[in-house]
Amino acid sequence: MTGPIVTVEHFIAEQEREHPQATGAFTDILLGISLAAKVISAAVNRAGLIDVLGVSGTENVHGEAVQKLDDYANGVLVGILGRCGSLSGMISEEEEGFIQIPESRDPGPYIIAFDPLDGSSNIDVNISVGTIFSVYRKRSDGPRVQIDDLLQPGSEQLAAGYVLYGSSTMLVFTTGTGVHGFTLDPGIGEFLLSYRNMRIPSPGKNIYSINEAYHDQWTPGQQRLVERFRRPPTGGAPFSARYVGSMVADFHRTLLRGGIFMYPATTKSPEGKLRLLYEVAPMAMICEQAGGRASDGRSRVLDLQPTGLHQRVPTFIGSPGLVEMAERYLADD
Ligand code: AHM
Ligand code: MG
Repeated sequence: MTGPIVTVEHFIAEQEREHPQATGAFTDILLGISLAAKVISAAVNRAGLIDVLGVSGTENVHGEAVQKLDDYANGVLVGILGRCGSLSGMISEEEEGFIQIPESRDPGPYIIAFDPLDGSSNIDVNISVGTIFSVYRKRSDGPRVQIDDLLQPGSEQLAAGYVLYGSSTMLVFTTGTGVHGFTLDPGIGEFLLSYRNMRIPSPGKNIYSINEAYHDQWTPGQQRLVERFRRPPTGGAPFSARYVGSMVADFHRTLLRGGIFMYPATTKSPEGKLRLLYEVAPMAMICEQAGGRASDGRSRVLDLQPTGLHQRVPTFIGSPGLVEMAERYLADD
């Protein structure tokens, strides 16, 4: 490695000195995420070797089969973050209600929402999965978390990030002062700064990312949009299509290369599939912080007022010009 070695701990301390308003009190949350990410990463890497593969035999709150690693990742995050003195509540994709932590002491000033292991249906076939998280300030006074503390628009996020368990494990996050990426060095067990101030390429690569199997269930505007990517009107080269089926991996590629990632409404799922609070809003904050755009097809994701913990939202995220184009095509629907 050339250049200075900067661990995530060093970097957070450096950010605190430079932007005392931006970080500080949620440092222990980011360090908790970093520790949990290492523990989950080790389990993901051993998934083919130990008895963590396969379905646990239970269903989660959405009626989906729960992979054992989903359970494990959820337990690791709840266990580690539950000990962070600065949190008072948690929302997890794997838990129907929110978690009040703990009732015996003063509530911390922050709330966290997370998807412990997104894309978990890919685990059994050794494809990248990820953890997504989002941090808010607890708004209400008093010792207990109220539902309004949890249902805040994405624009109120103080920090957001993801961990990608891919060919290497990466932690990417923002605290509102740019997006920074850290790669886990497995030899020393540390996340080392590998991307400072990530910027999404604009215009970037002409890549669209969507599950095209749902084509016949899309709105006419959505169908015309993808047709536009496949057959540019000026006779130019068609866009490339890339779809991993793991949002963290698809988003990470989009952040580094540019393009657009979409999970639109379908006739069967009018709100799409992805969850606002712990999947789409955090990616939207990261995307905007990197100079990109995130939309539900009509408006800015970060302005949406959530109405439920597990609410879904149609998703269009990536290079700003392409997301604007998607909004223009969908306006005709
Ligand atoms: P999950 O939270 O149950 O893992 O579902 C979310 C995942 C995303 O990572 C991915 O973008 C999407 O599901 C893929 O869905 P589909 O198979 O319908 O294309
Ligand atoms: Mg998920």
